[in-house]
Amino acid sequence: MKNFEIARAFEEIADLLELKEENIFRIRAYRRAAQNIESLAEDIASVATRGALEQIPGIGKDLALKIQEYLKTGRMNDLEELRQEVPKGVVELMNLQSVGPKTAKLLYEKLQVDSVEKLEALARAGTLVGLPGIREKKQEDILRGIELWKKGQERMPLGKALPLAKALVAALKDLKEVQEIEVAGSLRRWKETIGDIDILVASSKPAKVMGAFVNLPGVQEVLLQGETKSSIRHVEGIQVDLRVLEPGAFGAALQYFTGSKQHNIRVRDLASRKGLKVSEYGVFDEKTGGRIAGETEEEVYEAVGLPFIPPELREDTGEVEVALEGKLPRLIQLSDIKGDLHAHTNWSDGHHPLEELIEAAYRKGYRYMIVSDHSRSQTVAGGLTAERLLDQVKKLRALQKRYKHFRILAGCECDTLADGRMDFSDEVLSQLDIVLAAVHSRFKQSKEEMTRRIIAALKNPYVNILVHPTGRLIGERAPYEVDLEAVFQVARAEGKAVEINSSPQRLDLNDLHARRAKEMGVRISIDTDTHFLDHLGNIAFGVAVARRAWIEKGDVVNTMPLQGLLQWAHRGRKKRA
Ligand code: DGT
Ligand code: CA
Ligand code: CA
Repeated sequence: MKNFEIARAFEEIADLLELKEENIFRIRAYRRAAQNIESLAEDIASVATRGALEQIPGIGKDLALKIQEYLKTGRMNDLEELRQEVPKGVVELMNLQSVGPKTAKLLYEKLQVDSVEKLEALARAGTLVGLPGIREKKQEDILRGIELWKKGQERMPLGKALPLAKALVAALKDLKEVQEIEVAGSLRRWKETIGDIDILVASSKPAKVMGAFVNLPGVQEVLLQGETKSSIRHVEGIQVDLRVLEPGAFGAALQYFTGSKQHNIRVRDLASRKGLKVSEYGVFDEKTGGRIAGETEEEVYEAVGLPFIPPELREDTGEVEVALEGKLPRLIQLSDIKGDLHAHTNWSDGHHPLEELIEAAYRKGYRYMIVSDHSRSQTVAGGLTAERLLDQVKKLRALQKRYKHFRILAGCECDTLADGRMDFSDEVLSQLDIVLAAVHSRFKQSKEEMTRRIIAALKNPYVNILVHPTGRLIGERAPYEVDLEAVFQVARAEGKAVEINSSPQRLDLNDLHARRAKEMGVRISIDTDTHFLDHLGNIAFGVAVARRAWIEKGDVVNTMPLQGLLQWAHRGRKKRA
């Protein structure tokens, strides 16, 4: 599949245009196209053959031609020309937090900085200070950005690794030699970043499977090709390990290679107390050497005296103890989600008309769907004025007439201003069904200021959900400083929810924070922050974070039926009105 390559080419064009300070809408169009191509389930070549490229959201005539050019020739002329103009390393600089196109250009022109390494050396030596617009503080920010970037390079975000792993599995699973195939490792546990991808296959003809694996498209280098294990380096920048096992031991192997290592150590301890030995080949009686389990994971856990422990919990953070007491949480499931409470339309920075968003949510089987565009202060994201917002509410109410047993919720992702006031008056907010509070500016406030600001928002009687509570972007932007304990306390006291934002770039709250929120009795909302219709599917990432956080259905507001949800949302309003 050329999907990834083409998406990457469009991303690169967008980066290069950004360096040249070209039209922002053109740049966004490329990024949008890249995202949509990346999340496409179908091979883009077959979309092209069907003549349906322009049906991909964000792909017009011009981009469709570029895709065809790439499919035919393996290159894009426009991209090649842009590459001539700017060195590759300069583009890379823009991936750093606090280095935008202006700074990257400046650094290149004044100091010939064309790599992150060079920039790091200069920043460490203090040489950046004195360039136009660069003071001590900015230099420190750049160094911090470099640290964050380095960490991001080592591990791949889940949102990128998962579709890649799925594509690899899809390419192997139809081989007649493959009896079973599963993804294991950190990916099966849904960790937010992935060190390498682990794939397991059950087969009695390992050599054939290995041969197919090392010859998959996208293999950059074969690191190891053996009888039972092979490893490759993928062009996307991650190692992939494939292990082939005999079918009778597949469950034991799946248990072993799902990890985590710490969890496995605990399982082995329990086993040895029973005179058993656990390995990737099965559970064995230490005395007789006879195998007593191995075909399924359930069987392995049962043999050592445990109920099945879901992969998301296998981190040795208490799950083994709780399992022994028979008190494992009944984790929330994807099918428990009854609607999405955070989504954008093209009224602000979303891509689709609101009618299409609503129809897509309805078809997904949801019982309700919010429209929550940005508020007026978010000018870069096309934030709505109060007037436009109320106009939108009217349109939603009219659109509602087309749907039965499905509710369109009027909402807003309302900015929390620097001093803690909301971007809209209570009077405007009172027209909405659900109000989200967000921080989108002044990220660098002190911890005290930021905490006060967010608490003030939570105390507004019309605010229901604090969205992306820490503002982090994985590998790109560190969370802002905020006292989450204090925030959670107020959220609990006020009966407000905090969000697990399912966007793979955010996953905010993360698993640890979400677990803490749950422990403190704070309600959770799991939402997608959809900007493109495809993003509705990201809800799986949010549910996975929730599961890693030990969260159950009853903790999550958008598992409630509509009436319950609205009662919860409007309780605070009546009390104070
Ligand atoms: P990653 O790749 O860093 O995101 O994390 P994992 O958990 O996927 O780790 P990885 O790929 O090194 O190994 C996959 C699983 O295999 C790991 O979760 C547990 C198991 N495993 C690997 N090496 C050992 C080991 O030396 N002892 C035990 N008990 N298990 C191991
Ligand atoms: Ca791994
Ligand atoms: Ca591995």
